[in-house]
Amino acid sequence: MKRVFVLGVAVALLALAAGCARDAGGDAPVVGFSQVGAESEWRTANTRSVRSAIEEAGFRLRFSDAQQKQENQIKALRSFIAQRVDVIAFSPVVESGWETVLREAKAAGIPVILTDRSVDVSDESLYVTLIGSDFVEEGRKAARWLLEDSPLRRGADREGPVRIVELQGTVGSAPAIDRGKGFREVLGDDQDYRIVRTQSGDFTRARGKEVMEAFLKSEGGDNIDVLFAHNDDMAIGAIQAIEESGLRPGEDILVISIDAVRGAFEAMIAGKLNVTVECNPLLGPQLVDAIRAVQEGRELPKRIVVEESVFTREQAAEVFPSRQY
Ligand code: GYE
Repeated sequence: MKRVFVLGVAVALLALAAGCARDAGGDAPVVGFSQVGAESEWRTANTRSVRSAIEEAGFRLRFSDAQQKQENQIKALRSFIAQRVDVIAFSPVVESGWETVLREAKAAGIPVILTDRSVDVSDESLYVTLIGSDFVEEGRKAARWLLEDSPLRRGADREGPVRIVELQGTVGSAPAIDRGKGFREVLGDDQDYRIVRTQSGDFTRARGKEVMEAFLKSEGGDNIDVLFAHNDDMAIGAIQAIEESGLRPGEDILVISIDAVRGAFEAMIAGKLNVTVECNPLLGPQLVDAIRAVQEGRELPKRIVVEESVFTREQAAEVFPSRQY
């Protein structure tokens, strides 16, 4: 009798446990996340943050890497729609060309949350919210450092205009468009600061190095005063190109970049990068909050901005140990 009772309790407990597990799985929202790729340190930190926040929240994640190609992202979104996921989140590689697929998601009743990068659509109801940085402001901060705080600031003793080369991010991407815009806005029509060359390095180290080599060749290293790179990875690639050409990055050519990843701190500590503007990739927790809000039918602002700062060579060693990415 006793044995039967114990067995009965055990079976009941097992059934309960199985039921709980099934419930957690069954009720937990399924999130389809389409990532841009793995082009930079920023991106890998962003992927880690999204994956771990979603896992910790107990949601089920369908993750897809687009390898920097819009067509892959569109395919991923269509497959999420076909699978009837509860929420779609994605970081759009470029700004334009999303209307059709976003309309398909809307027709299927699947809410879409944008992370990191924006889209250019006429109908704002095609997405719930955009969680990400103010890229125009990042570009402004980069230019403000040059004009106000750098060795080539306004009023500094020098001959002729300051000649700037620019390594842009992925063509057509929100950060490339907006960082370029913010930077130019602050330079204004000041003829003492001239962007003499601009080209995309696709946010990667390898392309950053190649394009910088081309700049050095066409302009001549002595005619370049400043490099503005739209991200740290391209700056790090370019730093190598500058060194290989026999010049000192950070001294002969000032180097300004954006992101503030660990590699940038190492380059600043080595004196080769002058300044990096912070762009925070740790968006996972805010994404989880937004998913919860959507699930509970709560209203969200159309734009959720991330607070960020600027770090110089002088601060690098002190700040480095506390960096999380
Ligand atoms: O700056 C760059 C990455 O979209 C903010 O993409 C992001 C940018 C980031 O590849 O490193």
